[in-house]
Amino acid sequence: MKILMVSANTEIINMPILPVGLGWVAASAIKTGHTVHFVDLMVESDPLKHLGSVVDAFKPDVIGISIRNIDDQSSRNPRFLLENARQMVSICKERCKAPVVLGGAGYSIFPQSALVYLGADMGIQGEGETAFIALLDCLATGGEIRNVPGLYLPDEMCRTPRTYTRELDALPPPDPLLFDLKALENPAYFLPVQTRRGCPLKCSYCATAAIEGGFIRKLSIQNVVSYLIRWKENGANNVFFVDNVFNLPSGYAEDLCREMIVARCNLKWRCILYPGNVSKSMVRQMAEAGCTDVSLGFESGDNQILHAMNKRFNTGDIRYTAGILADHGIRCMGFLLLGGPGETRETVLKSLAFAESLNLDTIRVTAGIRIYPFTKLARIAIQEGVVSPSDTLLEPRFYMSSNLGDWLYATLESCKSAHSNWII
Ligand code: B12
Repeated sequence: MKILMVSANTEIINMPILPVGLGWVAASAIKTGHTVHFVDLMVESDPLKHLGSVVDAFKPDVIGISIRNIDDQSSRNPRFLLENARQMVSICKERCKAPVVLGGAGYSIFPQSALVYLGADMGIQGEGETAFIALLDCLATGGEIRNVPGLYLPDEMCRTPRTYTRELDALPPPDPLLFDLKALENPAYFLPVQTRRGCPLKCSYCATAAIEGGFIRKLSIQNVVSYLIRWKENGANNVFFVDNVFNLPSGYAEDLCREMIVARCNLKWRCILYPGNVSKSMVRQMAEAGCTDVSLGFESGDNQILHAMNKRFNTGDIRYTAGILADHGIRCMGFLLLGGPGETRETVLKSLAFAESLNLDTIRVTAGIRIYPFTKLARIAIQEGVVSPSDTLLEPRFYMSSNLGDWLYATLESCKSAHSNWII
């Protein structure tokens, strides 16, 4: 079949993104004999017009659209980001009869409500490699699509539970030539590389389980290194390890760094580090393997708030981790997430003072926590009447501890003027 695969993301908030996740799904479709036309709307000057002309020219049998972002997670001036995607779906539907199938990280958090909002025909929650191919099979042979794992239809709940690929090495990796490689010449771009899927940590506000599941699956280190070398040969010099937690399991992270050193990958890279259980030997290997920057999501400087967020580290661990990163010349951006359950003026001030005392390269502060379905935070928000149980939460809703809002925003304004390296 002729499959049009579209990455709908055109946002450059933070950095532009190469849609490698969609590339993994495309690689599986190509391997099973389908003809794929791959479109990254990020690199198009007029995305909607481009999409229309591709649909007209390619005449697809099925259209897969990747939905990465729902909103920008900003409680003060939230931007809802699905309007463009809704127009993309409608362009596809006006111009051809091909079923429009949604997938992607943002979509997976809201598989029913995003499907209805965007007006597509169906969607697949979670990783697409196996389920999308099963769906194409059904569509080609007239099989029952409701048996496809993780498939959602607009008017009924998912009938067959989603599945998780255990053997990630069995999946074909995307060919770099699928992408517009000129994009990588822009220093703002980082090649997203995912080495593991799933996160068991259960932070109170986090939606990762809906996207990737709660248990870790790993690519073999040998495959990751060959993949990195392949991309390096195609112009990727800057890598972003997009694993939710780079240092989980820590043995895997150390082995990966060691192999990158042995294979002389010679890449500059960054990752997201969990402040618990970070050792000097791991940070030494990271620096030697080319790590230049780390995002350290410690979120609070108060141990009780950390506990309420289900964090498995304390302020001592954060300080220790920040120290060894600095000792090894790795730049560190720390993250604070303020205003959650139990937050008071005292805990906010404590967190701000703590963040300042770490002397990090950058601090990014978020005030108000985006509420995602099926999280501990959502349960608390419902109990406290912050959101109604029937709210799909697709349109962004935020938790802000009572009586904190205006004072918190004002406090952060003054913090911002006092610290040029704080992003607020
Ligand atoms: C790493 C990361 C970042 C990095 C990205 C670095 C880079 N160069 O790529 C940084 C820190 C820069 C970042 C920024 C932002 N991010 Co971010 N990010 C992530 C994270 C942790 C991983 C994303 C990733 O690369 N996954 C790996 C790839 C390989 O997987 P994938 O793309 O999801 O694809 C798989 C499936 O989704 C599926 N699939 C994908 N497409 C399709 C299509 C079809 C048809 C099918 C069937 C399946 C399918 O199959 C793929 C293969 O398994 C996710 C959380 C998560 N666990 O997903 C958040 C996440 C995507 N980010 C999010 C947000 C909000 C943002 C920002 C808007 C935050 C901000 N205000 O700055 C920006 C937006 C950036 C942009 N320009 O678009 C949200 C999106 C939800 C929402 N509320 O909108 C997420 C889900 C985090 C969360 N809150 O839970 N992010």
